[in-house]
Amino acid sequence: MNAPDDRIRLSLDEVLALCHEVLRAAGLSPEQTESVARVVWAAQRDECQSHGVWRLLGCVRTIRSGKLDADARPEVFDHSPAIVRVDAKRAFSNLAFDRGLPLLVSKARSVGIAAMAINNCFHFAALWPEVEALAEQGLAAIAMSPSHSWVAPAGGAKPVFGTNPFAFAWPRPSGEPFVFDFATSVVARGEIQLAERNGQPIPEGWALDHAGHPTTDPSAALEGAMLTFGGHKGSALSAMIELMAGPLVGDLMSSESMAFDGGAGAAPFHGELVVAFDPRTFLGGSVDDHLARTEALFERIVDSGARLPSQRRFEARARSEREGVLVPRSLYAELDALRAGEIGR
Ligand code: NDP
Ligand code: PYC
Repeated sequence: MNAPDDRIRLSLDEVLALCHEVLRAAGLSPEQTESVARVVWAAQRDECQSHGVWRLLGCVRTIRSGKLDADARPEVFDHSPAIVRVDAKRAFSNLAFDRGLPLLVSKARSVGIAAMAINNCFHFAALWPEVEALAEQGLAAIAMSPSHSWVAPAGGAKPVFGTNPFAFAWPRPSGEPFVFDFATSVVARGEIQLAERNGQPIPEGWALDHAGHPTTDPSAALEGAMLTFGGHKGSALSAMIELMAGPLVGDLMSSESMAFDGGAGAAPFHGELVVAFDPRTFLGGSVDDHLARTEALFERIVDSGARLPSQRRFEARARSEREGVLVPRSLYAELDALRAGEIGR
């Protein structure tokens, strides 16, 4: 476990530079680096450790796996009045999302609802930056993707599903949007990997070992099966994400992504589905009245003593903007060596 003094403080500019330099040193094109670095940086800024700079290690492993095209340029297709398709061409999902976003927004505005199917992408990132980007443009949004088959269906003991995240965002007339983003497993796999790295046990209820017994040992959990959140409810949601962000968009499910990986240890390779809704097109002239009503819901949630999802993240963002971020010194040393091109070549 990292004691506070085992961590190094970096400014947000230093974090962004670190992300850029590690990815460029691994051979990723400047265009792809820009998009990937931005989401890793944002996760570190918002203290989402499981998808912050630690993920650069996995990005580099993916680039070096020989499976990813480090120079690929995504291609955007105007598929139908309400559907954008983006072929990521065997690169990370992030540049594909950035390239497809303007057409998705314009279709959502004209039709009221539009979807973007991203195909052939390596996916390692948190989804909230994507739905937040849509909410910033006044749209409600949902994003989802499969991953690798690491998660047992409720009642089962063998991995079938991915950690299959889904994220929602709702635009608010002022201030931060309402956003939540979670794995359909009890936690993201990244949390278990970080626990293993830090030599910490995991809570009961997160995973089963290889023999199907509950475990608090992160290594045994990573070799066994993770569990879904909310029992059969998370399990059914996870299955639906396999279907809607898999075969519906003509792409791989988590078990197929795992087979494609063939033990290389690269990021999952599959598709993603993003859906955007324009309240203005749904509601016309009454949109402002209805959006004002939604504020009452958020007030009631907070008045009840609960917090809004993403509140922790937005508070972390403000703190990081003032004070920079803390990164474990051992991780920083690994990333520093990667940026200097010193290891694994
Ligand atoms: P968490 O369980 O940490 O958080 C899930 C969501 O719940 C967040 O929006 C969080 O907001 C909110 N939340 C947490 N606690 C509370 C609370 N007490 N009251 C209200 N809201 C709360 O996330 P996961 O571990 O499930 O997932 C982490 C990340 O991993 C996600 O960003 C996800 O996209 C990513 N992921 C990516 C995958 C991929 O294949 N690309 C696969 C799986 C996960 P807050 O942040 O403010 O705490
Ligand atoms: O943390 O489960 C996870 C994950 C899988 C792919 C990217 N993140």
